Amino acid sequence: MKVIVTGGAGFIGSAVCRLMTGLKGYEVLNIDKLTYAGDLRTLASISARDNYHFAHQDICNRDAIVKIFDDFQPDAVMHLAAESHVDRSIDGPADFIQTNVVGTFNLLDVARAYFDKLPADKRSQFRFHHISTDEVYGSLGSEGLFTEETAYAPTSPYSASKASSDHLVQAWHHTYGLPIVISNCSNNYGPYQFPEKLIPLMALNLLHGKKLPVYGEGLNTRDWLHVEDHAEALVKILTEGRIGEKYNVGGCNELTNIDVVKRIFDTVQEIVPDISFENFDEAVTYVKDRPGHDWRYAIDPTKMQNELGWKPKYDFETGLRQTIEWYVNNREWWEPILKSKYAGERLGSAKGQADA
Ligand code: NAD
Ligand code: TDX
Repeated sequence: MKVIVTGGAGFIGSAVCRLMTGLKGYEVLNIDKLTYAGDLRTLASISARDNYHFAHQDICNRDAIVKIFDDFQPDAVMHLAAESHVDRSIDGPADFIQTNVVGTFNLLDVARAYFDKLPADKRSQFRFHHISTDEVYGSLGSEGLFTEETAYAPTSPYSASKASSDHLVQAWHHTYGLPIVISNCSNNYGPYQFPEKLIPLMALNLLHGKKLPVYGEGLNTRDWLHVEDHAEALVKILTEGRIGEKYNVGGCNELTNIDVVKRIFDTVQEIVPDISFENFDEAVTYVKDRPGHDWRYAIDPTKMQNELGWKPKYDFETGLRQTIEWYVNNREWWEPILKSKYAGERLGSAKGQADA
């Protein structure tokens, strides 16, 4: 199966490329613009494989994307390219609209023209898999879970842009018959995550003797999914999911942020005993909340389990330890990022209002 993966140099896309190029019968073409979040070093272990190819390209560049489809002749597209960080969407939403909305439209339009010209046997195999987020459903209160039937109610510029892209993908299915499938997943964690996100930011702050900036009171809740479990779920959805359907992917690891940060502290302290802080309370600093901060996300993964027989393999404790050990042992990956791209400063505080 020849698969175009967009955003394959990012955190989740690179896990998908590493997994798929190791499976029999797959050939992968990664299309990535290499924004601040894209990093080809995440693909060093597979870059020499015969079944892996890379195109340095922006999904918004229609002519270039048409040529890539014509040359590669894909059987499927897995669309992960996006601006992905909520805090950055608060500071600068324009890039999110451009890539997540306009870029998805562009890819759909090219895929549709390509699909329409395919011979019948290839048309029946073709899939456009759009990778989205549980944030499209908005925020839960203290009860309940997101199911595939939950109404969309996005709240941040990021989640609104992802919800828009989901709607475009559904429209291309209903109007033009493009064979699509959509998956919406919860917060991912694991190796190679850009250090703007909660788990790597906190781990690297501890390794540098810097305090841990927890937004608000730290009681917002997220449902954590290991990136390798997510990559396996995505391959299953692509190959076994039903056309036109949505699948929610969650890790069944619902935790408050303060609980996650405490577990990061304990794990780092175990692995690197000489960190600068005597105890957790000394390490934490409660900072001004994220504007519009969603209270709680949690996924009901029943459909994935019953229909596709998928379950996450990692429990949070094992996954977090593996992740923190990876950051401790792979300084050469993140040190250049901290030097040249992002040094751990507060993002998304609606300028000038941060107290950290
Ligand atoms: P990421 O920010 O780590 O990577 C995004 C990748 O897309 C980067 O390699 C970047 O260079 C590339 N990219 C950005 N704009 C592009 C463009 N215009 N053209 C081509 N490439 C472009 O993101 P991630 O965390 O790996 O997320 C991947 C996908 O999964 C996104 O669609 C995101 O919305 C979704 N998602 C992420 C999470 C999570 O917890 N990280 C959870 C749910 C859904
Ligand atoms: O310094 C911080 N302090 C803090 O308290 C940071 C960076 C985050 N937080 C909180 C905000 C959130 O409640 O931690 C939680 C997780 O924050 P992020 O890592 O920024 O993730 P989130 O906003 O939940 O979004 C993530 O999951 C869904 C991904 O970035 C999205 O791409 C995905 O769609």
